[in-house]
Amino acid sequence: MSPSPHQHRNGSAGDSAEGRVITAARLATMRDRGAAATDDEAARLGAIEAAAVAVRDGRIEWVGVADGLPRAYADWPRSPAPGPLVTPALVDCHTHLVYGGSRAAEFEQRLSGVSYEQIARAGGGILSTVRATRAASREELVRSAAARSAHLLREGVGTVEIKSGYGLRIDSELEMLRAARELGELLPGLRVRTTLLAAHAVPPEHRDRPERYVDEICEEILPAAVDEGLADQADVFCENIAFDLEQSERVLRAAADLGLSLRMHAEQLSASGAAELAARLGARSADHLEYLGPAGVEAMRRSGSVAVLLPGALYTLRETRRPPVESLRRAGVEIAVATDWNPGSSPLGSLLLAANMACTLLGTLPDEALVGVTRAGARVLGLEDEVGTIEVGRRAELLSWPLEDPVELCYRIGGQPTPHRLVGDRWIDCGELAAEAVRWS
Ligand code: DI6
Ligand code: FE
Repeated sequence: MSPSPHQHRNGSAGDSAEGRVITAARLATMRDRGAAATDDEAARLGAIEAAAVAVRDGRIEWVGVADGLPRAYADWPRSPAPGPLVTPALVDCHTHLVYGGSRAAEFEQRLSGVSYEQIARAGGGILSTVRATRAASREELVRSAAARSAHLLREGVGTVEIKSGYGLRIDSELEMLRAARELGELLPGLRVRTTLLAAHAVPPEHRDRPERYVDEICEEILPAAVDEGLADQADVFCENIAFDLEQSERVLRAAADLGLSLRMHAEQLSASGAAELAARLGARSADHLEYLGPAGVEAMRRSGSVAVLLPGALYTLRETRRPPVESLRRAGVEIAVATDWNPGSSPLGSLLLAANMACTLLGTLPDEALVGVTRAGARVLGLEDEVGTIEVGRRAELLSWPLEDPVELCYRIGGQPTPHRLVGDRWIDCGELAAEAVRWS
């Protein structure tokens, strides 16, 4: 790949040094939880009508009703939003976007009655992607991930988390994370956060002694990833086809000792107590949660861990158990929604479709789903002071939509209009950011 003519650093595409005032008919600031909290239409999603946002050096300095704009900003040049609705850029807080190969054949197998777990136990599933990922060069990994990123950029995603977990040995795990970091450097407007998920499956080399692989993760892979600055977080697939509670705890404790924040794939295929473990270790999130029970909900309430809902996996696996959304809501556990984009259980290339599925399949309210793909997603990634809401001090990563009502964003089953995104002092069609990603593919 040759150097791009307009290469920018992560997520800071063309920040302009001088101040500007953005005006919009309606902001959905995402500061407030939404419909469950109030019936007041105007207060939903922290809406502000006839609004202005003062922006300098890519940060929000003031936000409110345009009539109340302080004198200090009165002379700043204006950039009216092209559409009536402005939201923060979207955050996809759980993906496996970097991988080699395809699993379309397994889709066919599952349709003829073979289960996901049976395929995994027969050496397919995650391990088939491991073979393809190990065989891929870093450039191939970056190119295919760039092609996938284009779909997310087009619909307004500004931040994406990407996990390793298809290398399952030190060289390939680190190579996946390097590919993810490289992607973030290549693509203007896509902030990439990386998560080491070496504990995704037991690699074939260690099939008879999984403990040895857990040792290797704790003693070699995690420290090497941290040394090279490749990982922001660590994650474990705690499941009967992956790692048990004790092994998961060892990995997560080793990660925490190295200063990483923690995530966990918990209670996806069976009830295991994984969410309670995640909560006990102070994990930022427990993800999936189809089999989460009352004790897990209570533990997450106490720890403040976010519940990440991944409806694409439930849909693909035709899982009939649902995460206990009503209990999570009543307990006040924050809910995030993500694509889980991966080649096996969730080949889902749209975060807004994930938000739609969260509503239709899992029972979140539209406002909860929209907070889930913005503010809550940012919190999962430790970026709550940076992105995910339109507030003073946050980055001015703003989307303008040709829509009046934010519910349109998750009511449609695909087919949302492409937003514009504020880049420096211009509103750029997100299709252009996507086209840049496609050029790298
Ligand atoms: N749970 C999932 O749904 C994905 N990983 C995980 O831990 C599946 C990944 C795959 O099938 O490739
Ligand atoms: Fe996942």
